[in-house]
Amino acid sequence: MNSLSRRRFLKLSAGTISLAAAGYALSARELKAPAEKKRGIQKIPTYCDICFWKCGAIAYLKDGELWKVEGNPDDPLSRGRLCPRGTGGVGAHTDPDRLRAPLIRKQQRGEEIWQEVTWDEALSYIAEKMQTIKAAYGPEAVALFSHGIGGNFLKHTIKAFGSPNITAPSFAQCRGPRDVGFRLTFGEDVSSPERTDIKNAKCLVLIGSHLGENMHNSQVQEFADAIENRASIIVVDPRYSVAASKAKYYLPIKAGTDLALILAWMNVIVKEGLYDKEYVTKYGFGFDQFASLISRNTPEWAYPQTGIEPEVIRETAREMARYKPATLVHPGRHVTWYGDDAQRSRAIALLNALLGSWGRRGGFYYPVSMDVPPYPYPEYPKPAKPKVDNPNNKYPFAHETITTGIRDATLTGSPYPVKGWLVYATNLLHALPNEQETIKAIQNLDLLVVVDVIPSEIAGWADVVLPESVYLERHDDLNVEWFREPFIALRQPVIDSPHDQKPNWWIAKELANKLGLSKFFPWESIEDYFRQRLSAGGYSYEALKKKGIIRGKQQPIYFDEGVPAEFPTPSGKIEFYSLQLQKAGFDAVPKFNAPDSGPPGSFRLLYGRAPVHSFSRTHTNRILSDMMDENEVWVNSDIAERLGLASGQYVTLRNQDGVVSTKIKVKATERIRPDCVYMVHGFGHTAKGLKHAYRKGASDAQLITRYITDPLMGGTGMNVNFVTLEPAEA
Ligand SMILES: Nc1nc2c(c(=O)[nH]1)N[C@H]1C(S)=C(S)[C@@H](COP(=O)(O)OP(=O)(O)OC[C@H]3O[C@@H](n4cnc5c(=O)[nH]c(N)nc54)[C@H](O)[C@@H]3O)O[C@H]1N2
Ligand SMILES: Nc1nc2c(c(=O)[nH]1)N[C@H]1C(S)=C(S)[C@@H](COP(=O)(O)OP(=O)(O)OC[C@H]3O[C@@H](n4cnc5c(=O)[nH]c(N)nc54)[C@H](O)[C@@H]3O)O[C@H]1N2
Ligand code: SF4
Ligand SMILES: [Mo]
Repeated sequence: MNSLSRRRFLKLSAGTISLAAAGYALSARELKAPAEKKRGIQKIPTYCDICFWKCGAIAYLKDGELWKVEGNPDDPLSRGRLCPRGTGGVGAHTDPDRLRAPLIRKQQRGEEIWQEVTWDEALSYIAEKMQTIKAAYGPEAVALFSHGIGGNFLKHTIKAFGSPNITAPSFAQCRGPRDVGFRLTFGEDVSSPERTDIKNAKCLVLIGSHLGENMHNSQVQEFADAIENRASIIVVDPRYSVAASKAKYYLPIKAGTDLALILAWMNVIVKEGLYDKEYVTKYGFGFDQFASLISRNTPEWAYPQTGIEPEVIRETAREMARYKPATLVHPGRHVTWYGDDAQRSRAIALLNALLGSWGRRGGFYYPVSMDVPPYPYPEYPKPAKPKVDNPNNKYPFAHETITTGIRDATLTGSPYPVKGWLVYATNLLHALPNEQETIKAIQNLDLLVVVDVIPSEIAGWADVVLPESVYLERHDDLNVEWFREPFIALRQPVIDSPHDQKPNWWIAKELANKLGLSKFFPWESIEDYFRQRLSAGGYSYEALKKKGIIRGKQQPIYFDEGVPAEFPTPSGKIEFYSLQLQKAGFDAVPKFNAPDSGPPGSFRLLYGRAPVHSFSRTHTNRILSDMMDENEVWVNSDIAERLGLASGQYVTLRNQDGVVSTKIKVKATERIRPDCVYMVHGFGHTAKGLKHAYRKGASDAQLITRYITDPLMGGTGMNVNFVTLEPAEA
């Protein structure tokens, strides 16, 4: 054994002992014999998976050991630079808290007591349970929750099995309302990566989009470009965010009142005739009705709602108009805030329409992509039942599947029972509001399978846990991205998995075999799959393998470059007045309703991102947790003084329903309004196997017992919880 593999072996053995102590029965069998190491430096291109942005990366091996990960200079998303989380990707591979072998539950659900089994045993068990559910309730009774590109092959297996119930929290807990609001207005989504032309914007308006803490790489790099180009920046946030520190105008709005501000901005722009008249006349539908409906939403009307002075509203409205059409009112991304989010997002779309920014440089471009045909699979069986999440089209504008709709059906058995959940790369206990509802739904299941890389909270409730190889150890589907320029990216393994972990494509294929669905996986190896798809598009797999990226020719992305100004709405125009909304019984032009204020003496709970963490998934990554290993609760300084609390002191948070958090440090600061508190999402882990993160900081998700469902599309507004603070022992 050379000295490097010896060190690695010691590291692995140490991890084994501590994991066993937490109730995991482990054997020596899962410790793989170290393979012969290649000497010197190797560079292997791949793309990152510490979040969903999929930045092109180059992984470096030194003497066969994973050394570092950097941005791939050929990649348009990363432009050669990763965000701090991506740079810490090595820590995902070396994380001692990782899952190591398939596990089957030994005792009650949620007790986290497991038996280690072989892959064959685990997959046979799952397939048998799935067949039993199918025989009793039909294939639709098995649902898949899957977040990120890694789930593509498992989705394929579930479609082949016959279920249409496939969902991700990225719709009803994230960007859904935004895409619905923009679709209702322009006929198209903002999509991901956002089609926002930040780098060419002359005026950039951020309504709660906290770029700089929200580290979506291309957005942050373009934000830096905009700052360097001296774009005028307007930030609206109850908290003085990192983005606010770069702004010309910072508007510390009362949380939940943004729609009032946006209506007042539009009122000024229309009344003062500052909108792009040619654009609105040419492309707009229902402008006169719209103008008349917002005529009462003056800055004076908005002031008592928002706390933003009428003169500031006027001045910022004029500032936006000055730079039109290169004024970008950013649509945000995580916008499931108050339950009226699709209408607020529609108001943002309308403001952009007035400024003429859709389809224009410095506004919203038309994304392009390479043409890589899908794999020619056999046709899927046609499900006998419609999707379960949105019975009778209750949410008429939901164009993706609603996670919480599947959860409701699992709870109630209506419109039909759901008896099996497969969960891939989504920690539902942190991602969905009201964790008790999730736990109750789980109790109604005959099968819960979780595919994860660490023993997360959702894995703790599973019947079967499948340990996946981390992204640096596996292939995933091709990333054929829609972006400002076309490209294809490849994720490929850089290093072996340390234990008995397997890639998702292998899991999906093997499970399909056990289900008698092998005809849906006609390819032998994942590389055959890539070769087939790429050659059908006229591209070389070998070239992609070598560089990690194939770039296409730049194409027109703005109207003035020749993109046709087509709006796939019912009127074929930009809908200032929406007959579809009116017909469905909603406001054709958004109207403001003030949000409820909480119990006296309580503070609205707000949450967001920290630059070095992703959601609830990076807190056992030692490289990233070294930079931040617990969250803090931001409290306005005056309030902290009144409550006798000082920075660094521990408190617990109690919400309106009596739920008490784990302890969390106070950050007393003038950077937040006195009527709210703020914390970074994803901390406060309660799964015992996450030893490095267990009970460090507090979980916003645990305190989000209430949510308001968006009547247009089923999104869950989660900024509607209130807390009080109580001193805790250090
Ligand atoms: N309270 C609250 N709820 C929220 C949010 C919030 O800020 N606060 N944010 C919302 C938003 S914007 C979003 S997009 C969603 C995000 O919701 P999720 O996508 O569920 O995010 P995570 O909590 O990171 O859960 C990801 C899970 O995947 C696992 N994982 C990581 N890498 C891999 C891998 O390579 N393979 C497999 N199989 N598993 C892996 C992680 O260990 C973790 O258990 O949450 C939404 N819900
Ligand atoms: N580092 C890091 N970056 C990430 C992620 C991550 O996990 N880690 N996740 C990515 C994902 S999937 C998403 S969706 C995005 C989410 O990031 P964004 O879409 O940028 O932001 P949100 O999470 O919606 O909102 C958080 C901000 O909104 C403010 N806010 C809260 N309530 C209100 C309000 O009523 N009005 C206004 N104007 N502001 C309010 C908060 O103070 C905070 O600054 O981040 C992405 N980037
Ligand atoms: S934004 Fe950061 S974490 Fe996300 S894919 Fe890019 S480098 Fe990775
Ligand atoms: Mo998100």
